[in-house]
Amino acid sequence: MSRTLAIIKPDAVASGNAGKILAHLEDGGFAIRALRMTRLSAEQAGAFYAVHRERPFYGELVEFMTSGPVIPMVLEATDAVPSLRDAIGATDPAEAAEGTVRKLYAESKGRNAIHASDSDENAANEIAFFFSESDRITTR
Ligand code: 3AN
Repeated sequence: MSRTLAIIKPDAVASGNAGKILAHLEDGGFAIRALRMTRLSAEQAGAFYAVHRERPFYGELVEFMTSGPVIPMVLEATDAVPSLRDAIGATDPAEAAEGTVRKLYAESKGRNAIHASDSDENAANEIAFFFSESDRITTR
């Protein structure tokens, strides 16, 4: 078992799909080990997406991620990072496979419903960004 970080993004929270996405992930074999709702400041969103600072969509991305509440969570599964990337689908919902979260709930490449860590190293950093040690529930 390993862990990864997901964030239900402002578009999916605003459209009332957060519960459906959580159910979809749980049905897909992911266990929720930590979860909260928060609203990111521009500083926080900018720091979280710092690797994309040079990309043309960076400003738009930070603006979108601060436009409403988000729901970060720690998910546990076998091979959690690649398993969750498979479950969320391609960045562009038009290219996302059937049955993926983005195919079901994303509006566009920018407003794409969910974030998932893309490596074990980034997962550890992103989990630490949102949750302290005491927030992370262990069951064994
Ligand atoms: P992913 O979230 O699938 O790992 P990345 O890492 O390429 O995708 O991009 C990070 C985030 O930047 C995406 N989740 C998306 O919200 C946003 N993004 C990526 N490409 C675009 C784009 N062309 N226009 C607007 N936003 C984008």
